[in-house]
Amino acid sequence: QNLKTQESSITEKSYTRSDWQEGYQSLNQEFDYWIDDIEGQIPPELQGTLFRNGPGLLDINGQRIHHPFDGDGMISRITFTNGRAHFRNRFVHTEGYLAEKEAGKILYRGVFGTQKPGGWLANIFDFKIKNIANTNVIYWGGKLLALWEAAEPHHLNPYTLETLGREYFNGVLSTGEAFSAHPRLDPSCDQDGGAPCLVNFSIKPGLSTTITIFELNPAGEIVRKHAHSVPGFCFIHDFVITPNYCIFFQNPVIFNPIPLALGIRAAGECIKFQPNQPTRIIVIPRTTKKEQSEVKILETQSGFVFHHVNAFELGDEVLIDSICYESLPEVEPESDFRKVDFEAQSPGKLWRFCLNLKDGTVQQKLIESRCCEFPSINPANVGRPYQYLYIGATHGETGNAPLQALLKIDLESGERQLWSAAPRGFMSEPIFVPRPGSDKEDDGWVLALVYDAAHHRSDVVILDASDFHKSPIARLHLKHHVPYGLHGNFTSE
Ligand code: 3ON
Ligand code: FE
Repeated sequence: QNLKTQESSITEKSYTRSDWQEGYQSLNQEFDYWIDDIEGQIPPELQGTLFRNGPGLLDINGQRIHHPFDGDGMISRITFTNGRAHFRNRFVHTEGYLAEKEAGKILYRGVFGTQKPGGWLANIFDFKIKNIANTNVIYWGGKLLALWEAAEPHHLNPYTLETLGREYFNGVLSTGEAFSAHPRLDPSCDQDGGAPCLVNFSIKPGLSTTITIFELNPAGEIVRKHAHSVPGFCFIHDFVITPNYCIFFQNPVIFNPIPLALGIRAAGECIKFQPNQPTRIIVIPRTTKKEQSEVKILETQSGFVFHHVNAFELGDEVLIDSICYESLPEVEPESDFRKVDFEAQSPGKLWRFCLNLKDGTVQQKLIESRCCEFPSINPANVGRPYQYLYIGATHGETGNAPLQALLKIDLESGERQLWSAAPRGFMSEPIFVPRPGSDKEDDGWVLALVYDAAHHRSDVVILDASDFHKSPIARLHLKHHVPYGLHGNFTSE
């Protein structure tokens, strides 16, 4: 049986395109209910809330958007309490969401190719940005924040998910100022005497790029903010931290703004990958002390990175684990994302980069060649040496395909464990939740939403993080699907 499944994954697909496409239908309804259709049992020790964000609308009143990354942010909230679970979802009431709902048509251009109907004439010289708040959601400093990397966060009520307004952190952020969707939580910040701290960044693109670092205390106040200018255009989606550094990968891309200005292409379609240019690794010290704050730029071979897993310091070296693509999957104006040829796209693979900060050299080695994306680790190990990671992966060992499985990697022993939802299940970002009171790194649960095409609904799957080969501890069947999402976080508060 096992051999047969392995063989068939090589010769035939583990999914059908039509199954996969169904997970990209808009979810127009907002729900609020106790989940009562459950296989297995929710561990009573699992207490807290999983918040997820992602595009909830793939069309505006029937007018299709061009790419899921342009879809309006919808928050899902799964609260675990005494062995029960409650589901709620709600759209972020951004200015653009409300205006388009009212108008019943597309009013804004999107970064990833959505255009206002009417051709280039309807889009020429329109640089207005729609803050769609769709990429991540985090609870920090008593506030639930919906994040989108090109503008300010939206502040939500963590219980009702009602939108309360845009968040400026007591005026430290200015109108329209970006706050990325990939904050990192330092569990023990040296500069704050060991208190936890949220570190985030923003990118202000141009001929040279301004990277701003923000550090927030547990009360949610920005206690450090410093800006750095680096040469060239940057498309930087994620970063990593260590106790002393923030590290960015400046992917080799160029930006041609002319088709954007002329209304022919969206901003993201004007970015071109440069396969013959190196990737630059930008290392910015977290300290605000002048004499130690020199920015270092190292070079390595070409490639494109959206997401990093983690980083840590070892003497003069910094190790960084990242998901790398051979090139940037370019978005084309005439294409339909539902018809994407998976096999023609380069798969994301996991690499370890070793930076020597003394001599500026970079070594890299492949950790995992199976296509994977959306990593998660134990939050206690952020910025520190670690052993385990959990990541969405393809069912098959080779090639590119939708994520259908979860892979656990033991970085020390090299052991892999795969749990697959194929053929009709499609995976989203896993989130590791530590078991309360345990300090064993993989003692806890991995939570993920799985789209089940057989029932056109999504399941919340709870895996035992210490053993992916066991069948799931519980599978919670929602009453509906949740469109494939982006990122989320768990809070035990
Ligand atoms: O870089 C410049 C500055 C900037 C902030 C120019 C710019 C216009 C490109 C820009 C804006 C960037 C934005 C708005 C990026 C948004 C990204 C987004 C919503 C999602 C990215 C997701 C990445 C991945 C790898 C998703 C993978 C998904 C799967 C494997 C799905 O199933
Ligand atoms: Fe991301």
